[in-house]
Amino acid sequence: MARPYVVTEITAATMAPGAGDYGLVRDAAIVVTEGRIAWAGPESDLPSDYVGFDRQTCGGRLVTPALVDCHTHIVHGGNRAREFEMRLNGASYEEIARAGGGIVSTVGDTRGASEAELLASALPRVDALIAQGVGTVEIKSGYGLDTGTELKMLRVARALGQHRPIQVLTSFLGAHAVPAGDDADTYIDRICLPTLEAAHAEGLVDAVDGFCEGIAFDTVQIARVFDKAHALGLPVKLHAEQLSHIGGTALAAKYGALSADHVEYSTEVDAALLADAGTVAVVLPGAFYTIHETQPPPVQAFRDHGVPMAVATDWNPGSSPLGSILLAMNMACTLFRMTPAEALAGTTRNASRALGLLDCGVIAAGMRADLAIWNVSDPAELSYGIGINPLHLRIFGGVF
Ligand code: DI6
Ligand code: FE
Repeated sequence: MARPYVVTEITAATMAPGAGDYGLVRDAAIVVTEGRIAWAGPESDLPSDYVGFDRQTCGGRLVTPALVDCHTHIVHGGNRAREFEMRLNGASYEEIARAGGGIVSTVGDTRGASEAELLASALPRVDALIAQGVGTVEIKSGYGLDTGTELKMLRVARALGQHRPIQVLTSFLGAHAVPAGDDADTYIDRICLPTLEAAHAEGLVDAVDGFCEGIAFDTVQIARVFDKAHALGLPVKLHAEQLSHIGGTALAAKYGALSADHVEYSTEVDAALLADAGTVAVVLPGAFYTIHETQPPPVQAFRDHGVPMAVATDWNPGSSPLGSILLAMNMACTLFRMTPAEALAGTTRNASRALGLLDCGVIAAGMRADLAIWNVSDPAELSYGIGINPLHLRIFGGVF
């Protein structure tokens, strides 16, 4: 085990709840022992036990918790650049679908890829996130829609956490789309639910997700998936109210979901339900931007009701080919009028909560020593820059 050390000459944005916008501590020190934070606070208060430890000096830089990208689809085959180009050349969605485009094309590419190929294509995506200070990433299945491919995606997601110094949380998203030629109810009964059982039996599932939308599954169908999740002791989350309001947010709240994601079409009433349930609202500005959505999520209602908000990339080949968590933060501010402090809470403390994690996303004693050290002095700079990566150093499990 590495020797314990103290990170010094830093300003710490601890993101501790109730400690003001960023929980800022100037001239701070963070003590790291055995992969955990043993102590954090003003250096002048450093307990004498730690004074003799090795020092990692940071020249006055800002330290935050390592970032958490709590909603991604980074394991998938192929890409949809061709479809993007066709749209910009005037092709309609119908023409693209007839030419084999859309989610169906990603399902085909993902089914056709071996586990090794999926791993090889996902590693650079994980590396891009790590390069921006991400210490924890959530990865969904959902481009298989058959048992073998859904399990393959989840195994690759788990493998990414073995190949790289990053914590991976998996979500089973069998209820993502109805496979061509099937009907939704039959698919849920014959494929989705048995696949969830099989994936859980292999230890591949940390949470269960669904796409509740007119073009995917309705609330009754999602409720069946959630009932199975709860029977297996798994928490749920939901793609809710992305394109229309069909009751997904209320359903997520009813099931005590960890998070309701997208939520552009959620209402004030929905916000109150999320607050009561303790469910995090995850906003995904990359998808909003890519599909030219015009309805922003009800950020003010979330604020008014005290709903914790998280921000994520939704990195996927169709609606959000966004490989930058920092750009997602910038977009949450510019497109959704979130504050930079809300954006940073959204990729640290609240993103951890959206994954059910109690030991990361905040700098405090007992937490994982997952830290990001930045070449900035003001935490607002992290959301302010566009296409700029000011990461100086990332510490993962105490190791840098
Ligand atoms: N919501 C989305 O925006 C993506 N999935 C989902 O549930 C779309 C995924 C894709 O187009 O491949
Ligand atoms: Fe998504």
